[in-house]
Amino acid sequence: MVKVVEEHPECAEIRIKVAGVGNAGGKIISRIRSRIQGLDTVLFNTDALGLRDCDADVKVLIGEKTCRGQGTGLDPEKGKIAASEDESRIQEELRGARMVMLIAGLGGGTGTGSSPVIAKAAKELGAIVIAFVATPFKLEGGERIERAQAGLERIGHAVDTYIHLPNEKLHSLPDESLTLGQAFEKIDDIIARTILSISHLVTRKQSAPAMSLDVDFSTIASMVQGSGRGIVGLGQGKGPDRMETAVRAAIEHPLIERSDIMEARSILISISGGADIKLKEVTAAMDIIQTRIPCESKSLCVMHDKNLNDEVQITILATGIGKTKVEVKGKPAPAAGGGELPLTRDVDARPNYELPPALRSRG
Ligand SMILES: Nc1nc2c(ncn2[C@@H]2O[C@H](COP(=O)(O)OP(=O)(O)OP(=O)(O)O)[C@@H](O)[C@H]2O)c(=O)[nH]1
Ligand SMILES: [Mg+2]
Repeated sequence: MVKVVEEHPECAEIRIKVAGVGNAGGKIISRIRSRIQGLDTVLFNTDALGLRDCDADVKVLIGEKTCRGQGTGLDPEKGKIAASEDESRIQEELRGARMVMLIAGLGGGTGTGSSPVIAKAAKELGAIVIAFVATPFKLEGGERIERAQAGLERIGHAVDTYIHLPNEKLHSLPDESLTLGQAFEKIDDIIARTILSISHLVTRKQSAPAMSLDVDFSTIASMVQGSGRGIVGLGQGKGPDRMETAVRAAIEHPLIERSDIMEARSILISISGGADIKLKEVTAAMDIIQTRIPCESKSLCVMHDKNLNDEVQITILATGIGKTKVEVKGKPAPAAGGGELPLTRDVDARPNYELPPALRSRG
């Protein structure tokens, strides 16, 4: 007889920690903290004043010997040394997390230099690491942009999946009256909603999804492990065509390139709305996605959110952009029940098992 017991390892809490690095990482976490309640937040910075002005569960001043609490002076090498100096402290704060979400702005010294070291420290602990990295506006100058570009490459090698959020793209938002703060909120929104979609699914902290078609920690793990570049599209809709509006807005999100999403190897579609979401609407949304994003592996999750009246929100996380075969680097996170996840997987060979027949790819 199969006994489902509360204390089965599968029911044990899967912890996600959200780590902000440098000033931008700290500011973003401070702003989204109320939205990601229940997840542990930790900040790492070389700048004591920057830490003082931000909110998180834990704040860690790194590299005191190298930076004396005054920042790196735009030197990524110092950021790297600072994080290496305090690697054991960093690991102490990240221990126990099955997934670490890193947030940083690139182009300065701390976010750029410390993030790859922090990512490596998290991976050594067996965590899956997803990074959200913002890069500078053109107006911030060529040197910053070059530093950010070099940092992006290093982070790309150190994490499982990275989501690049170019600040410069905020210029392409249709609303020209946006203040800088409001523009930054658009990026905060992408980060918060992606973290929430993943955490709802894997930690089940808030509630079980209304419809999650076999999407669990292993599904998310295989989507993001060693997947390189990822992108996120957000959309929302109200009224009779709300789902269609939301899904089109997510795919055509101004902060992403359409050609990029076409290259995705896996996508996670997360739909939130009131209890009135209809199966027909979900099917219509999946049909649009099916024709617009021709990737093999699609996972869907529908969440009920009592705060959404008549409105639906869609978050699409696309991973493995431009990848054919995914190589999983570093130590894999232990799978629930003690098993290990495979070290390599052929994405193309994966079955479309997450979807019920009605929603599977046609043709
Ligand atoms: N999206 C977003 N980007 C930001 C924000 N604040 C700063 N940035 C970007 O992040 C880049 C890095 O800046 P900081 O985070 O201040 O730099 P740091 O990592 O603290 O590095 P140092 O101070 O040089 O040690 C900047 O060039 C900005 O483009 C923010 O609130 N949101
Ligand atoms: Mg700083």
